[in-house]
Amino acid sequence: MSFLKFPDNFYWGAATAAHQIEGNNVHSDWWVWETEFAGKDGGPKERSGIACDSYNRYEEDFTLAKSLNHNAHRMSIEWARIEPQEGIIDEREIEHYRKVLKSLKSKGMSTFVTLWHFSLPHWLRDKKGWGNLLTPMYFARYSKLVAERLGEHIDFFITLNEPQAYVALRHLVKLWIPSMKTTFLDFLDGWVGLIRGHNASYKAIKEVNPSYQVGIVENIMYMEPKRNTLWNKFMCDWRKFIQFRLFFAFTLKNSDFLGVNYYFHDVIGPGDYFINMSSIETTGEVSDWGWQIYPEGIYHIVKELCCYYDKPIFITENGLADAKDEKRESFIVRHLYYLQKAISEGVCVNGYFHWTLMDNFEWAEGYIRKFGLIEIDRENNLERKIRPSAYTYARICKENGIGEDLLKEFNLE
Ligand code: GCO
Repeated sequence: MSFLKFPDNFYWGAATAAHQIEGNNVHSDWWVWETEFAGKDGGPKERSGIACDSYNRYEEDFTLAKSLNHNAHRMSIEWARIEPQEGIIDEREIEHYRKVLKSLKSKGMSTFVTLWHFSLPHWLRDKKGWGNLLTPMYFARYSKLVAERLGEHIDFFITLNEPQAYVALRHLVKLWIPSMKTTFLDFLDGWVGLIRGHNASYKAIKEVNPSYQVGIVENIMYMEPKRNTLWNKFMCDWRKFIQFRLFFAFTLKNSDFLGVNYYFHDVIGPGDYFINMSSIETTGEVSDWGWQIYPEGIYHIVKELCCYYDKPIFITENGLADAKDEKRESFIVRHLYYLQKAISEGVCVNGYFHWTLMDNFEWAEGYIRKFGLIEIDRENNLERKIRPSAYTYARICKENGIGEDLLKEFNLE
C-alpha cells in the first residue's frame, strides 16, 4: 500500500481542557469538590492543584505543539475564571485568554475553543448547575461575551463537551461531584438544561457574528450487536438512541459541525438496555486504564454519523492512557488509517485532535492516567518531555498523511 493522504487543509492537533491543565481553578465547582473530598469516599483520588501550570506556561506548551507540526489546537476557556461570581466579569481573565489565543494564532495555528468542558463556576453549583432553568440563559450570556470579546481569535466554537457523559457520570453513576440527594429527575433536568444550553449558546454566538462556526462534541462509542439477531440489533439502536441520537435530534439544527470523541467499543447483548460498564470491551489489547484499543471503530462511527446527519465531522478527542508510551504510536497510526479509509469513501472529516497534548488531571482519577503526547514530570518542576510517539504523529501532521513504511510496520496493507 502506498502513502495515505488526508484532504488538503486538514486540521491536525491535540485537545486539552482548562481545568485539567491550567492549575488553581479556584472558582470552579470541581475545585471545591476536590478541596472537600479528595482522597475520601465520594471524592476524586487527588486534587488538581497546580495541574500542568499551563495558565502560566501556555507559551511553552504551544511552542512544543508547533514544533510537533500541529496546525490547530483544541483548548477550553474556563467559565469560572471569566465569571467568578454571578454577573461579575473578570476583565483580567478575558485579557489572559486573549493572550493565550493570540499566542496560538501567532504560531499559525487554528483555534478550536470549548466553552464548557465539565467544570462550572461554583456559584452555579449552588443553584443546581445545569438543573437550574436559568443556567442555559447564563451560559448564553457567557458565550456571547466570549464571542464578542475574543471571537476574532476563535476559528471554531464548541459549546459543550460530552454533555451526555457528564450527566450520566454525575447523576446516574454518581462518580463526578456526586450528591446523596441526586435523583433520576436531576439527570433529566441536567440533560434538558444542556440541550437548551447548547441551543441558546449557538444562537448567542451567531447573533454576534453569523459566520462564526459553532458545534458540539459528543462521546461516541462504537456499538455493535453481540449477535446478529433482530433483538440484539434493536438493542444496539436503542442504545445509540439514548446515548447520542436523542441529544443530536434536539441540537442538530443548531450545529455547524459535529465533534466526536472516540474511546470505546461496546458490544450490546439482549439485556443491555442502559450503559453498562461491563459491556464496554476490555478484552484484547487495552490501555493502562483497561479500555480496549479498537481502531476500526472510528471508521464505523464516522461512516454512520455522516449518513445520519450530513454535517462536517471533527475528531475532537481520541487517545489512550499509556505511561510507558508502548502502544501510542501504533494506536495513532491505526486509528488514522481507519479514519483515512472513511474519508476516502466520502465521509467529511476535517480534522483530528489527539487526546491529549500532555499528561494532566483526569476528573475523578487524578494524575495516574497518562494520556499525553508529552510527559509531565511532576517530580521535576512539571518539566515537559516529548514522548517518542509524538514524533510519529508529528511526521503524519507534517506530511498530511501516513507513510508507506508506517503502514508496513503496523501491517496495514
Ligand atoms: C472526557 C473528556 C476528557 C478526558 C478524556 C480521557 O471524555 O472525559 O473530554 O476530559 O480527560 O476523555 O478520559
